[in-house]
Amino acid sequence: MERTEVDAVVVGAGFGGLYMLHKLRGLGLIVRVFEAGHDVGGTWYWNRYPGARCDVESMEYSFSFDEDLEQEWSWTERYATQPEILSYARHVADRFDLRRDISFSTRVTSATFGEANGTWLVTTDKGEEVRAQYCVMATGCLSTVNRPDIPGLDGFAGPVYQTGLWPHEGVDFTGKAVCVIGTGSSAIQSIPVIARQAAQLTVFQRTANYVAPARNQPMSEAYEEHFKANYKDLRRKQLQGYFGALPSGEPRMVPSMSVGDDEREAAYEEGWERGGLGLLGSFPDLLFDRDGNETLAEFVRGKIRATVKNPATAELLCPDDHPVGSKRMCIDTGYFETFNRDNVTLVGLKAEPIERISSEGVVTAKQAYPCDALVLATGFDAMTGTLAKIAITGRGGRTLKDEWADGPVAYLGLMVAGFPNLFLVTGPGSPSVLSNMLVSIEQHVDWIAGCIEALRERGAGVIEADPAAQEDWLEHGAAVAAPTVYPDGKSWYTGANIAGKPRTFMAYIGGVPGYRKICDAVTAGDYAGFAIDGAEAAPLPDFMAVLRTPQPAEAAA
Ligand code: N01
Repeated sequence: MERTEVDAVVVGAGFGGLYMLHKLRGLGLIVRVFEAGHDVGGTWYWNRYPGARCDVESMEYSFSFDEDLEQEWSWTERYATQPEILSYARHVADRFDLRRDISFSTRVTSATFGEANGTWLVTTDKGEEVRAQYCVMATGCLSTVNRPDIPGLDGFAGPVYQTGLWPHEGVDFTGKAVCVIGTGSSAIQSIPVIARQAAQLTVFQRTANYVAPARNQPMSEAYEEHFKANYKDLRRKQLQGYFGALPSGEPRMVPSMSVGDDEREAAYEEGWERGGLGLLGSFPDLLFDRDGNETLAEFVRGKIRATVKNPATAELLCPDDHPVGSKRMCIDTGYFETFNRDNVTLVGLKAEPIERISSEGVVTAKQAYPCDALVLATGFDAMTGTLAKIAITGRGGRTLKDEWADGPVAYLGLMVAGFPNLFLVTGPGSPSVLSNMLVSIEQHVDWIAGCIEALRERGAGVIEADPAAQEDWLEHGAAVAAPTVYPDGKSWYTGANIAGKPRTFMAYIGGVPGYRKICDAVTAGDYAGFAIDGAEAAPLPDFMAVLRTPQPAEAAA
């Protein structure tokens, strides 16, 4: 029989939930995990759209916590496909015997903190009630899809597919007329694949995106061997990378506008040829210096114009209303080339907005586009959407939804004041989506497990974020984000993609190494900014000063 009294409940069995379960078991805790899907994998379980793959290199997008796991798993391509990443998640679950503590096809509906006994009561849509001392939300950052509010959508006669909820049996578009709405990462990966299959494809673009080539390729034996022989060192270097990834090539460590046009162009050309998101790291200031950023923007536009044969289509595909990186940069395999195909049409929604969906297709201000199938590549209610669907109630009957009414707040992105013993894995206010997610997941899970272990060692029952510390963290995050280009884009990073969602920059942009230093300083300062069993929280470190302190390795270099 399933246990209804446990030490910890973990919500979600993606990479965060799997590793959390493994770590807490290692501490001797009894754990129950609830997962809405029928299997493990989280985002990689749901996002099965054609062409789905990771845009972090596969050798880096993997767990580092177990050397045998590192050595025994082999990736077949530079960027792993969704099925391969899902197989990896399944392998992790089996290898560490995790499934026996996971209840699949079970959605957590509420979590309520009991002030009298200091425990969480968690309920599910299966009618279960489980009590736990700790509750960990490993619910993912991009796990609630954004179904656009377009009039008539429910009356479309054909099938409507959402990239983030793709049918498990796959979809055959052969001979069909297909309309795709959206041109973010998911669309950019799926459009070339759908175009090869469909009879006719019409793409509806609201905002053009900056896209760099992935240059995906089969994994070479030598590359894999090099990684496996040097994993320890490479993982250490990963943690020194701003985004928790190894630098690609040899980035020039000078400001972008301090070099001549030819040298700058050469740097971008090298990044373009190497492929991947590293293009954005060609110079260290591209996310800060708007003039420098514009030179990269123009470089990408030049590549689009050189690739797309129809000049009007090329212009439409050229982003011109936001800096590079302020919306998530995308990487592709043949995206722009796809618009040279006879069976592909691009519709710019700025000139002809969608008015409605009829039973036959998409109707814009200018004309009707009939189709047999509709694909919504319209993204997610990011960072907060999934937590908002769970009725989470903390001290004094305060709900998380109300606490976050003006935008999410969480001290270090790990805990919310007023919600004791409730932990967030890669929550708002942490590097999360601005980093290699596996690196950030491992850090948060290790921190949460270390915190629980410390509480147990000192015989303490309850830890909670101090409201003043949370406020300071919010201010620090805003101060770090202000000089960057990030707030300039109308993106899901800021909640701008969801009508009525408060606009705040939801991730921490101080970089992975700086954020880790701050977390380490907080831990070393006796969990500074956290109140333990009602005692006053230890004083905060100066976040900005810690952020700017060189790491020992940097200092020695
Ligand atoms: O979603 P998005 P996504 N009418 O929000 C448009 C990660 N990811 O699923 O930009 C018309 O980026 C919207 O237009 P606009 C990655 O972090 C990773 O593609 O708001 N259009 C936009 O074009 C990524 O950033 C990987 O003007 C509408 C698109 O839909 C994140 O997931 C792969 C609309 C949504 O783009 C989300 O990517 C895939 C409407 N009503 C995803 N509503 C890899 O690792 C929205 N749009 C490779």
